[in-house]
Amino acid sequence: MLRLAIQKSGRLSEDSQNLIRECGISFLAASNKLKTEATNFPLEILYLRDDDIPGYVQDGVADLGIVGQNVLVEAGFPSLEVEGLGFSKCRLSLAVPRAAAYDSVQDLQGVNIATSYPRILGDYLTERGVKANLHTISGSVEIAPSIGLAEAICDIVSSGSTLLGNGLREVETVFRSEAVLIANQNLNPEKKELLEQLQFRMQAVRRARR
Ligand code: PRT
Ligand code: ZN
Repeated sequence: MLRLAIQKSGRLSEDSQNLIRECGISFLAASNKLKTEATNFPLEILYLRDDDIPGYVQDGVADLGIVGQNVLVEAGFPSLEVEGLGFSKCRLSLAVPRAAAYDSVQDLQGVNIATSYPRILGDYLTERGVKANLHTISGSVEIAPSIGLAEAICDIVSSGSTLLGNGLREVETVFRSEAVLIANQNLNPEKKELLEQLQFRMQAVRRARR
């Protein structure tokens, strides 16, 4: 039996559950239960916070997971990725107050930047020779400049309306993300075979959607 971890509630949960259902797999939705067994495929589904999914799969508590690439890479386990799933597309971007002068990433030298993604942002800045002061906060990153916590931010953007609403201007795309299927790297042969069956079905679903 394969164990798949998906987000309990949030931006990924509905699309994750829909994808599994469209694969012809029947199961109960997340309610107050944190796990459920599919009725017609050897699959157990765990409902978790998205941030916990990469670690659970890395440790083998779950065999598979569905999570945003942003969360996967920030957790430090990019090699768990099996394939992109084409939903929850977004980008991790740097933004500054609308009126602030900005020409290039070099302007961020020595600047305070608020973010929930210190690893991805740190790597991006280091590659470009920029040394900034990263302030890691777990939410409401967009208000950091207006309360004097930072001069710039780095956060997830999709439509851009949250940045606009907070008087911020997007200046660099740091990372592009979508939901990905991830797998533990030491699956036994039976589980590997089940993963292949699942991937085959997921690919068929995606082809049919196009
Ligand atoms: O509770 P749990 O920890 O499981 O969930 P969460 O609150 O950490 O994550 P959730 O559900 O908000 O997002 C899950 C994943 O969806 C993210 O990790 C991304 O991979 C993906 N995703 C896609 C997004 C967005 N789009 C998005 N727009 N995640 C967050 N946002 C936020 C962003 O942080 C910003 O505050 O939406 C706001 C910006 O949206 P726009 O449209 O105004 O630009
Ligand atoms: Zn989260």
